[in-house]
Amino acid sequence: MFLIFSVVAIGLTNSSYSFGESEKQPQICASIVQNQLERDLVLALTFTSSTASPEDFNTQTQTLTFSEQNLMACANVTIEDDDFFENDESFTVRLNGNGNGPIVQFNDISEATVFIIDNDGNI
Ligand SMILES: [Ca+2]
Ligand SMILES: [Ca+2]
Repeated sequence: MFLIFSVVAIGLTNSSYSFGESEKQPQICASIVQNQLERDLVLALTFTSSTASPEDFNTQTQTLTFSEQNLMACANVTIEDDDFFENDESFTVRLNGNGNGPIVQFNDISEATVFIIDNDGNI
């Protein structure tokens, strides 16, 4: 017999983020905006290059774990503080379900653009 879990709505906290190149521990967070969790829920946050290249930030997929007590979960983002003069660059992050746990609906912010603000001077 299958257990029926409630539908949970989840979204990123912003549709865009801006982080300075030398920002120490930038975070991207997602929160449950509707309904409760009956058991832990693990989602993935994936990173895709846009104008920023993989040398500019950590592209490794991160996991976000939500529980009844933690309705918000955050991923740490690592940005490479290089010494190059660059335009501001961007990449995208996307929330992905893993097929387990509650039925997850992403609200309109399932994807966000992250801007890396250069700190070496503008071209
Ligand atoms: Ca720099
Ligand atoms: Ca730079």
